[in-house]
Amino acid sequence: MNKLQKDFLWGGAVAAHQIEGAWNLAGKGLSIADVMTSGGNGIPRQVTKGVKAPYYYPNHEAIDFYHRYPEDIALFKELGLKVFRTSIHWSRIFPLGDEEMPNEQGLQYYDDLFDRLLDNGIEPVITLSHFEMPYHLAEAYGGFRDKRVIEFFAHYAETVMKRFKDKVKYWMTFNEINNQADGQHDLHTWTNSGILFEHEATQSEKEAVIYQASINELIASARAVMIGKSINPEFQIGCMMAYVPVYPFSSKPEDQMAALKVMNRRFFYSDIHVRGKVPTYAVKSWQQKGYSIDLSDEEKEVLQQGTVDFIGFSYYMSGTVTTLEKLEGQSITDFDNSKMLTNPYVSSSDWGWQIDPVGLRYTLNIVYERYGLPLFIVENGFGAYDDVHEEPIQDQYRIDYLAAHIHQMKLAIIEDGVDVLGYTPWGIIDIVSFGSGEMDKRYGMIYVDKDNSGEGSLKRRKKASFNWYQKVIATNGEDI
Ligand code: P53
Repeated sequence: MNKLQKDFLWGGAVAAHQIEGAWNLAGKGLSIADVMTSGGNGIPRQVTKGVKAPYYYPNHEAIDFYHRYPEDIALFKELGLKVFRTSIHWSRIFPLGDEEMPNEQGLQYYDDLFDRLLDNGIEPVITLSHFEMPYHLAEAYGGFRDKRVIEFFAHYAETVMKRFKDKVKYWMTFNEINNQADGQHDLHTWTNSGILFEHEATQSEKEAVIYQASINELIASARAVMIGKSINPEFQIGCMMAYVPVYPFSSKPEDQMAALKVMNRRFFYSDIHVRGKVPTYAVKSWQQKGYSIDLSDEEKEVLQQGTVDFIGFSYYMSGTVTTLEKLEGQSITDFDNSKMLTNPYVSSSDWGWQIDPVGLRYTLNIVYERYGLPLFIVENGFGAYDDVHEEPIQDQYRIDYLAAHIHQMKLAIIEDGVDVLGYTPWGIIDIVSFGSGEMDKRYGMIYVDKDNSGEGSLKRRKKASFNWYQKVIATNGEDI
């Protein structure tokens, strides 16, 4: 075989809060995404206590996909997408998060959306929670600090999996569940487990909280897998990881150990999702640091029972770690308790993300070797400033980025034998950036006329990458 399999899942990916808008319509409750202000390139977003008058909240309208999806799905069909990855906005279904009864209007919206996709030959791939926890659960319970939130999530998962059991086959539980491992969160940034660090003063206090919340979230994920399988045994339920391979800066053995450590911090999550138990390196480190993590025997059993069918992951960039304190001509920054520096062998985007297509092939190999499960690249993309003056918009840099990554993915599949289900580039249509809240950090192959301050007609326009990706899909990845 020197070609991709015929049923390779070419698609596009987004998340509900970054596209839908309609933040307070049809019974939807506030979510943690609705209280995030806009930041900028290098300027962090802020989290406010509820929605406050002078602030601009870019997710409130986003790109108004809520009302415009028929037009957008027509474009996705023209592109030839086989799958479309989005999320269900949890607070559309349970406005507060702890109710017994779901909001029927929210369920109806996703019924209509999924029908429209399926009628156009596009299969929905659904994330249950993509940084969209109901705000009330974060505010009143402290998110996944509180074990009661496990049950609220399980009830939500059961509700939507029952409702959409004949419309959705591919599910993922928590988006980038491991992106909270880095301990870089501050007062102004939610973790994906719905936590703000308002009381923890030290790094180790934060770390202990993050590990407990992560364990609770992993239990919630395992519960969702078990519930899903009992609703429809045909479901394919995956985890969703952010994989950022971290290389040792030199061949110094200590650099290699530093890379192993920083990688394990992130692998911790998929190790549990896939193997159903807490890895020894984590148990040991908790003991040494004196963290007491609450995990009962019954919960351990749930982790064992609720292991995933596949691994969905995002891939944008790689990182490099060193044990050196200083290096001529390099700024060394602290990240993940490690010393990170700029890899001299790769280039960077305008937001400083290091572009490394070979790192994708490397990641596919090490993850497949570690777990032996099918992999699904559910995010990969290039955030860039677009120049809108030509028709179609010329975004060759985005084509170059995506083509180089698809090429490396093909090598991993064809030469290395890695099992990859599909590829859904991130932000198939321009969306609100998660990290910065900007519109101008654009990922789309479809342009949306809206700027960082919220001005614009919301009109859609094709970019050159649209025509390019259409051809990639039509040739099943032969012509990139
Ligand atoms: P934005 C950091 C590193 C890698 C992926 O990110 C990340 C982040 C968070 O900023 O998040 C994922 O919009 C996430 C998406 C997000 C996308 O990457 O900051 O799953 O929601 O939009 C791109 O450029």
